[in-house]
Amino acid sequence: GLPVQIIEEGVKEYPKPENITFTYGTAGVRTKGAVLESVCYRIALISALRSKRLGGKTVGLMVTASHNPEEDNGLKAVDSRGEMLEASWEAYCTQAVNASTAQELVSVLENLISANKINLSTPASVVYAHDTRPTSTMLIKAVAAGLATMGAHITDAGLKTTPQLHYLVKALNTQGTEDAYGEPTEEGYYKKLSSAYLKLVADKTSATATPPLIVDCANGVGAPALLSLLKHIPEKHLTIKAMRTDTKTPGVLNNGCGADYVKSNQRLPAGYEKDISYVPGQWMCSFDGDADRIVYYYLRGPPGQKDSFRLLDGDKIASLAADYISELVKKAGIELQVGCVQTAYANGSSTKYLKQRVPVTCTPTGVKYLHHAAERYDIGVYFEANGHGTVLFSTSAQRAFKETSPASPAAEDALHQLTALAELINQTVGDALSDMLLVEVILRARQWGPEAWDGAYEDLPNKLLKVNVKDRFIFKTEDAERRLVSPPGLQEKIDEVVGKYKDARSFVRPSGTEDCVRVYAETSLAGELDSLAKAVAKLVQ
Ligand code: 16G
Ligand code: ZN
Repeated sequence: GLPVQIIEEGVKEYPKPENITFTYGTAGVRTKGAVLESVCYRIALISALRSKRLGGKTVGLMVTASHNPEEDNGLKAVDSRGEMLEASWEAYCTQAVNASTAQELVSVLENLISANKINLSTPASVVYAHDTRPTSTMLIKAVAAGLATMGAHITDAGLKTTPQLHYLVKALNTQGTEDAYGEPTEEGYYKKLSSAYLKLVADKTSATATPPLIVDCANGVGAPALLSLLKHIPEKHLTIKAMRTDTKTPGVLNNGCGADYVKSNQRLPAGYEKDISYVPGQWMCSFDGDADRIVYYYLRGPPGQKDSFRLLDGDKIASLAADYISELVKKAGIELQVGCVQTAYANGSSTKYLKQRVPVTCTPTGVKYLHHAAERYDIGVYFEANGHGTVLFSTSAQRAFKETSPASPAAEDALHQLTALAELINQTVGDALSDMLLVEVILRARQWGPEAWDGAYEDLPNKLLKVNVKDRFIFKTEDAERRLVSPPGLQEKIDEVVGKYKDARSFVRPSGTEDCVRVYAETSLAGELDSLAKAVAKLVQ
């Protein structure tokens, strides 16, 4: 049976704060770091059970709150193939973290055990990591205590990016098999990415020096990870100037910088001009706080000039990747379906551009939905507009790259490139470092500068508003969050407002990570955007 007495002690040591109801949602549990110890202890218990359920395979736990403010923190569980925790377990996590007594917690765990026919004598193995937040140290202790309670075998991976932790989980579980994903160490991760990158760019680096890529690391864990990666890549193949790399000064994480700041405000990191002297055509990109998102941007005119800032977001990366990869598949002469997965936030222009090239599906927000939809294609590209995304290559696709006999030298080259791309791309989850290398590979292959990539399509003017409401849980959606089914009658009112604008689109959904409702608006005429967004927001309030 369960070690009830030790659990009782653990619950005493890490008491659940009263008056807080936690939710295990799209991003695991996320809130102020100071109140999360009890959550960490309890989710650790569940992770150990998850590992037992999977026959002792290693599962993961990541302590991070991504792009959220520094005082926030969170905990997210990773399944044995490196993907998000199986959705049916999320409800048990929510119940466990809200149980008010040890007894109640034990009964949640007992239900979980019997519903999933878990054999408690199966060993458990859990690897965990954390980002740079000040509350991480304290939370990691609670995670370790929960795992010790269950007698799980533990691997403390220390400071890692979220995608590195996903990589480690997959690498640990495939070690020594035919499908070995890579050496299960941080070094192994850098080696895998850099050697694939070097294969892809080896003879493509032009003699003329390109200006360095400026990388805004959000003052987060992406900074040390980027510096470690660069040790494996000679400068002539990738010149980078890293900024916002301060992981020590309190309060700077994600503050006025990072992918979410740049994407939401559609502007450069605050105070950038003090750190970089701008060169025309200068490339820039931003990671988020745990380095699982990336957006690119550049200035089309002189800095400071209105409309000079040009954002190349997740949609632009998806378009770049889907276009390039589908072309390679054609060149290789193999019959594989390349598809793209987006959410309702994808800019309408990107969807139009993509649909001319590949099949496109729309899913609700959240990596778990996109990831699973992408698995249905032989090669599935998925990206959220916010810059989180990756490319999944099915086993049969990867086999085809290796086993097809090429009909021409061009086909052979395409097959080699596809093989290397499958190595370069972190297929477990969106990964800023890996996605950055992917973009660099494609731009070099195409010999494209910022404007050429940007020229693929013109984003429709768009706006995202946050609306505070009394109860966000009354907002329920259908059709991949594009329509509301509750509160009754509201969708009809939204339709009526949207109908007054030219080629416009707007939708409303409850946030999965914050206590608010989000309103998205998109219009073909820039001058109409504010008015539409405000009108819909007013209906919601
Ligand atoms: C989480 C999701 C991200 C999504 C965001 C939406 C994962 C790993 N992350 O950060 O994909 O875009 O939530 O937040 O699934 P929202 O529900 O508050 O709009
Ligand atoms: Zn993130």
